[in-house]
Amino acid sequence: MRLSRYLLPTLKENPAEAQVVSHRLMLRAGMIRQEAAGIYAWLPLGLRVLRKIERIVREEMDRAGAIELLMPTLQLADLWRESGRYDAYGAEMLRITDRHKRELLYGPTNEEMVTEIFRSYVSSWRSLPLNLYQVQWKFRDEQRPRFGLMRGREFLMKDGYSFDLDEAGAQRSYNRMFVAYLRLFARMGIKAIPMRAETGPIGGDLSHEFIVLAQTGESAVYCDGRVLELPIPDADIDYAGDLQPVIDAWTAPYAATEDVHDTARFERDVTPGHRVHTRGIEVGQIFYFGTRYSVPMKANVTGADGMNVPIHGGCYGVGVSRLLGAIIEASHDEHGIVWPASVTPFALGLVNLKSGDVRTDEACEALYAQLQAAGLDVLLDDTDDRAGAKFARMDLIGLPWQLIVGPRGLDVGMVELKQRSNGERRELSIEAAVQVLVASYPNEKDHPHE
Ligand code: 5CA
Repeated sequence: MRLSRYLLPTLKENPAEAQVVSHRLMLRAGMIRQEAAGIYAWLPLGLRVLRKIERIVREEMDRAGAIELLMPTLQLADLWRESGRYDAYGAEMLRITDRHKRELLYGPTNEEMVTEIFRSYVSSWRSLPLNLYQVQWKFRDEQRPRFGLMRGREFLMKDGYSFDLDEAGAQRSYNRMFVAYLRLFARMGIKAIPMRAETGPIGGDLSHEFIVLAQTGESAVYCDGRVLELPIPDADIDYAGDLQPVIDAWTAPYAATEDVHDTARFERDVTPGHRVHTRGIEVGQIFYFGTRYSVPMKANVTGADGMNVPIHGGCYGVGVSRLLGAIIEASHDEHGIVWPASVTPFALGLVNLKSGDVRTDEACEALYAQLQAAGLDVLLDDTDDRAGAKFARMDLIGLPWQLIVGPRGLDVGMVELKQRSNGERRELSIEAAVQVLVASYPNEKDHPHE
């Protein structure tokens, strides 16, 4: 992408309305724009990161055996009357009436609709287990939308739903999602700790929230610090096998949100040196709710014994848009964002220090073509801005690498390669710089950008 042809409205000043660093940086880096309280437009740079996050979520869900579908954002009120949640949900639900005076709502979550789809097509234990997920916009008319994407009113969620014949099967489905969540957050470069949690309006009796520790988080959390050192399961983990040992290892150290915190247990089980009491950002939550929806909505299957029984369900949410905020909270410095390579909007910024100078332009064009041919997404700064402004902008938007090309270096056949995470700058030959860049993105060839 040529910056001169792009839309990247960066801001020099800190916007007054943003209270947390991730919100400030997203506005300053020209990633999002507020259109109404808690409702944002995705500018091109922000959308690229959102798509990268979605891709990781999809890959890990698919690997764990979940199947993607897509449900509408608008739902009939009558569907929610079946589960009894239409009135119970309260003011957070955005209720809409169409021209035929039909009552609709903008979905805050989808248990009812996915249960309705399931019961329409599945009637035998042979079709189970089944896990259906989508990545779809949700609306919750939050009392206090704040911190940008962290607590929006319209936000993007991955929501998945499992269907099993009995509680033991549902526990296995829950375990598969637990492991998939460990992997997908780790791939985004963040540490999300599974913590025991309340089930709230979703209902049910077993739940974990996946929490990224951060002072600016909305939830108070308590955990044994050693949970941060546990190994993430490999990509080739056998999802059909017994995952209970992994779950046991991850749930053995104390980790709980404020709502279910047990001070006596915390003090008994965690030695003082390992006690962590801080705040955190909830980037995902998983629930086992048994027959909470299948009984009122009559989602039954016939078991191997011929008996007709309500299915046991669970649901699994990831805050896809919230993750942008969480990743930035965990990865930034005084100059701006520091994107982990897996979610960066571009692989590198190619900085032309003297746009208009024939030789520098030619060298940049050649590099631009060569790096793109190698599968890397390049943002070429071909604007007329001063060098200082170009550097500051690149630091602000946080691409992992900056490849800086100027006439003086070219005199001796050299370019400069800067690594954003540690600020390290190296003078390299053009070939050596290309090699470093290509080697740092080993998977790009398999995953051409959308
Ligand atoms: N039905 C279940 C999961 S399928 C559910 O709705 N779970 S939830 O309420 O916990 O939401 C799932 C995830 O969405 C949360 O973990 C959080 O990361 C994200 N989320 C929830 N509310 C908001 C919001 N107002 N703004 C941004 N993200 C949100």
